[in-house]
Amino acid sequence: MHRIRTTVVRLRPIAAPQTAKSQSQARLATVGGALRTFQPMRSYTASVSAEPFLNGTSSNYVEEMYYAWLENPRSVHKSWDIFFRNANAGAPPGAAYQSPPRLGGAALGLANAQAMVGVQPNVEKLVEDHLAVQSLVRAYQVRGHHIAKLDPLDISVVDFDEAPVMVGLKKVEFYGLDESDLDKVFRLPTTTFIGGSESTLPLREIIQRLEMAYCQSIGVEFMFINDLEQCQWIRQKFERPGIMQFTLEEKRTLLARMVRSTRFEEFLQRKWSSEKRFGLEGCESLIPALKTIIDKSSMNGVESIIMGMPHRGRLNVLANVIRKELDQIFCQFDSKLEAADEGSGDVKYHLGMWHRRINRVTDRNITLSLMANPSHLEAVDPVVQGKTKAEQFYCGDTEGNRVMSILLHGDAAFAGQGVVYETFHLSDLPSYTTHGTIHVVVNNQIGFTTDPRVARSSSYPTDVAKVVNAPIFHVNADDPEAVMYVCNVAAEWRATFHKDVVVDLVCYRRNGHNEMDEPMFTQPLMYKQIKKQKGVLQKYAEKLIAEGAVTRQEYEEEIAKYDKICEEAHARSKDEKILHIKHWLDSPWPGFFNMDGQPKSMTSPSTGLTEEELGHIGHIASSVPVEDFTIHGGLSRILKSRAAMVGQRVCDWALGEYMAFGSLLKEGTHIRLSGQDVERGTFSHRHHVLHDQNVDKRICIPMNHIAPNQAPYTVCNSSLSEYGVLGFELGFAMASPNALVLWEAQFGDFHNTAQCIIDQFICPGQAKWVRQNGIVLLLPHGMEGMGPEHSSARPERFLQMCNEDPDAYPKFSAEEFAVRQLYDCNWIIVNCSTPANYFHVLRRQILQPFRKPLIVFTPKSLLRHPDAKSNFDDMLTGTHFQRLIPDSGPVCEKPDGVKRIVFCTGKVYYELTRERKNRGMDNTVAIARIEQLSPFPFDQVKVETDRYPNADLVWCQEEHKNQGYYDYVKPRLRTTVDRTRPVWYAGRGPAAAPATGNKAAHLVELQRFLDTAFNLDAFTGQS
Ligand SMILES: Cc1ncc(C[n+]2csc(CCOP(=O)(O)OP(=O)(O)O)c2C)c(N)n1
Ligand SMILES: [Mg+2]
Repeated sequence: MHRIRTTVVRLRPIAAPQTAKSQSQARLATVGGALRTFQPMRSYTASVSAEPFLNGTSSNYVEEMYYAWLENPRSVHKSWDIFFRNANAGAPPGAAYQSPPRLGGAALGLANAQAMVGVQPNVEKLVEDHLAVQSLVRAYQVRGHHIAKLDPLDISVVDFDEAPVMVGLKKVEFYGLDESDLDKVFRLPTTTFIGGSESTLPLREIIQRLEMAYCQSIGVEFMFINDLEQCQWIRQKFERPGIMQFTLEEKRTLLARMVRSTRFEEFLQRKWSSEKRFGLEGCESLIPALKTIIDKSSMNGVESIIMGMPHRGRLNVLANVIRKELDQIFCQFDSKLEAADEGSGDVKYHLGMWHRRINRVTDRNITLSLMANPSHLEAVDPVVQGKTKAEQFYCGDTEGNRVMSILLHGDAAFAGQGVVYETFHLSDLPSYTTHGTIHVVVNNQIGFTTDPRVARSSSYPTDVAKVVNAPIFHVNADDPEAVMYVCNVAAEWRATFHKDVVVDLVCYRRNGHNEMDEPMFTQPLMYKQIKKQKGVLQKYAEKLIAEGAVTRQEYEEEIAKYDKICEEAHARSKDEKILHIKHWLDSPWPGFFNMDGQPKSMTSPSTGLTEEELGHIGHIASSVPVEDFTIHGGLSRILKSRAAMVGQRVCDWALGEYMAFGSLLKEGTHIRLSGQDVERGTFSHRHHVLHDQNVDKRICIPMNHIAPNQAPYTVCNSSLSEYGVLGFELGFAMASPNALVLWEAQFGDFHNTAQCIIDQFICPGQAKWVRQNGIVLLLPHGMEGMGPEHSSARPERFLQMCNEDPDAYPKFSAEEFAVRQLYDCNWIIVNCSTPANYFHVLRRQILQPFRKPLIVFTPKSLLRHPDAKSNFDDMLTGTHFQRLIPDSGPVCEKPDGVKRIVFCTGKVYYELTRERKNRGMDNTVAIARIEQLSPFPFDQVKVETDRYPNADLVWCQEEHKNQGYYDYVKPRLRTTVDRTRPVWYAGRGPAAAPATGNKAAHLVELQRFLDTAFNLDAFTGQS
C-alpha cells in the first residue's frame, strides 16, 4: 500500500504553506539558478496495515490500475473507482476503502462512498489537470523543436504555421490549466526524465525544465520512432537535469578545434583569395562535431570510419579531421603543379583520402577514409555504405562494432536527391545494413542561390530520415557545446541501437556558394544579417574567457600556434613539383600490386577447370546438399535436367555461371551477387537459393557447400533500387580486389536509373582517382518482341564511353595484345554468345592481375536456347575466354570462295546461322562473333578479314542503327582493314525507341534485316 498511497498523495495539489513556488525559489537561491539540480521534495508514508488487502507485491498491480483509472475511471471496477476518488479526495489511510455491498442488501456502502465523493467536487478537475500536464510534456517532446533557438541568423525559414506549438507558460490554457496551476505540484509521467531524482514538480518548474531540454540550442525530433525503449533513451539523454556539463578540458579542446577549423579557412582565404574552395565559414563547428563523433566512436571500439561528403568544407575536413598533411593540400592550389602520369585526375575538393593514426583522445588506432566523389551530390552515399559493409564483412564485424560510416550532406541536396532515400532504405536490410550511419547535415539554409522555401516541401531538410525511424538532432551550430553534446549522443545512439541518426547543424554560409560568388544578388536580406553576424569562434572564445575557462592570452597563443603551422606547411608546399594522385587514394589494396603500384604480372592464367572440378560443381548445382529439405516439384525437375546436362558434359547459361562462381569460391574468392530478384533469377533460371516448401524462411544455398575451405557466397535480392544498390556494390568492390562483386539489373535498361554511378564512378573512376575496381554489371539485353522497354541495355552508351581510339590500330606485340589492351582500357564490355565464354570471362575477371569494371550484356531467350549450350571441352584447363569466335563451319574449307563476312555479337548470331542454313549459304557467308566489344579485338578481327580476302564486310545487329554497336564497331573494322574495304550495315533502321511495341512489326523488321544480311547484292552500287 505504501506505493499507492504515495502515488495518490503525490497527485494532490500541495496546500498553500507548501506551495512549490516558495520551495522552488528557496532552492533556486541555493544552486545559483541551476534549475536542473532539485532535491526530492518530500516523501509520504502510510501504514501498510491500514490497508490490509494491499501489500508490496500487489501494489504494482494497483499502481497500474490507478494509471488506467486516471486515463478512464470507467476502465476499473466501480469499487476501485470509489477507492481512488476517495483517496484522491483526501480520505485518511484506511478510510478510502469501502467494502462491496452485500448481495441483495441495500447499497449502503456505495451510497456512503458516493456521498463522500460528492463532497469533493475538484476530483475530476484534478484528474484532468494531471492529464493536461502529461499532454503538455508530450507536446514539448513532439514539438519543442519548433520553438528551439536553432537558427543562428534568427530568420528561420522553417514554417510551422500549420502546426502551432502550444507550449510555454502562456499557453497552459490550451490544456485546460490556468495561471493559478503554475505553482501546483504534479506527479511526472514515467515518459519524462526532467525530474531527475524527483517524481513531482510544480508546473512552472516542469515547463522551465522542458524549455531547457527541448527549446534551447537543440531541437530533438524523435517522437515518430516506433520503439518505446529508443524514445525513452532519447528522452533521458536530453531531459535529465544537468546533462550539458563539460569539463574544463573538454571546453578547451573544443575551442582549439574551433580555432583550427576557423583559421584554416582564413589562411586559405588570405593566400588564395580568388580560388574556389567551398569554404566552411558559417559552419566552423562541423570540425569539432566530426571529431567528437570520431572520439566517442573510437571510445566505443570503432577502429575504422568511412566517410562521404560533398564539397562544402571538404578541404577543412581533410586537414583537420582526416589529418592530410597541410603541405599536400596547399600545393594543390599551385597551378604549375605537374600531374604525374597516373590518370587525368580531379579537382582538389573531390579527392579522397585514407589515413591510419592514433586517436589522441582515446589513444587507440583509428583508420579514417574519406571517399573520393564526383560533383554529383549525394551520389557517394551508397558507395560509402557498400565499402563500409565490405570492411565489416572482411573483418567479421557482424554488428558494426568495429567499422562504421559517417555521411555528410548539404541541406538542399539531402532533401532533393532521391539517392538519399534509396540509401536510407538499405540501412536495415540484412545484406546491406552497415548497422547505423551517422548523418551530419551542414544546413546553411541555402542551396547555391536557392532558398529552402522553394527547394523543398518538407519543414526540415532532414525529414527524409524519418522513413527509417532515425532520430534527428537539430542544433544551432553557433553553440559549439550543444553541437558537441548532440554529436556525443548521436555516436552513443549508433553504438547502442546500431541504427541511423541525423545531426542537423543549422548554420549559415558566410560567403557565396563559392568564394567567387555574390550572394547579395539573390539573398539580400539574409546576407545583410550574415554580415552583422559575429563569427562562432569569436563568440565561443568570448564565452570561455568570460567564464574563466581560458585566458585571452591562451586563446591568442592557440591562434598563433595554428597560423604558424599553416605558414610552415605553406613554405614546404612550394617544394612539391608533382601532383601524385596516388597520394589521395581512398582505398588502398595492400599486397595486390607491386611496390611501384603496378600489376605483379601481365599474364592471366588459364581460366579453364579440370573435368573433375566441373563434375563436382555440376553435381552441387543439381542437388540439395542438406537433409530433410523439401524443394518445389518444379525445381526438382530443373535440378534433374541440370544433372542430366552434367552427365552429358554440357552447360546451359545458368550452369556456366555456376561453374564460374563455384570454382572461384573454391579457390578462395568471395562472391557477392546483388540485384532485384537475383536469388532465383528474373528469368527463373538461376535458383541459387532453395526454399523449404514446409518451413518458413528455411533456405539452402548450395553454392556454399562446394568445399570445406571455400570463400563465402553472398547472393541477395536487393531493394527495388538501381542507383542506391549499384552504388553500394561499387563501394563493396572497392574494399578488396579479391572478391567478385556483381550487380544484375532486372532488365538491362533499368541501369539508366543508376546512370550517375556508371558515368561518374565506374567509367572514369580509375582515371580520376587512380582507383581500380572490378565490379561486374550483368545487363539482360536482347530484342525479343517485348516492346520498347526490357529490350535494350543500351550498349551504345557504354561503348561510346570507352577510352579506346577507334582510328588507331594498337601497337602491342601479338603475345601481349590482349592483356595490354585490357590494362589500358577504362572498362571491359562483352556480349557472350555461349555459356562457356561467360564462364571464362567471369573467371578472368578475378584471375587477371589488375581490376577493371566488366559490363556484360546477358541474354534472355538464350538462357534456354537449345543451341546456346557449351560442351565441357570448352571449359577445360587450357581453354580461355574467346574475344572473337570465328566461323568454324564449311566456310573454313574454302575461304577464298566466301563472299561475305557478317560480323555480329550476342544472340543475333543464332538468328543469322538459322537463316544462313535455311538459305543454303553455309559456304558463301562466314559469321564471326565479336564477344569482347571493348577493348576491340583488332588483332583477331584482322585474322578474319585476312582469311576471307574476297568477302565484303557486314556488321549485323538486331538493334536500331543509331543504337547497339554499329557506330562503335564500324570505324574499328575500317581501321582493321586499313580502310581498304567498306563496312556495310544490316540491321534495323534508326529509331527513337529501342524497340517496337508490336510483335508482328518486330518480326517483319527481323526478317527484313536478315534478308539484307544474306542478300549478296544488297550493297551493290552503294559507296
Ligand atoms: C546532383 C547535383 N545537382 C546539381 C549540382 C550543382 N550544385 C552544386 S552545389 C549545389 C547546391 C548545394 O546546396 P546544399 O546541398 O545545400 O549544399 P551547400 O553548398 O549549401 O553546402 C548545387 C545545386 C550538383 N553538384 N549535383
Ligand atoms: Mg546548403
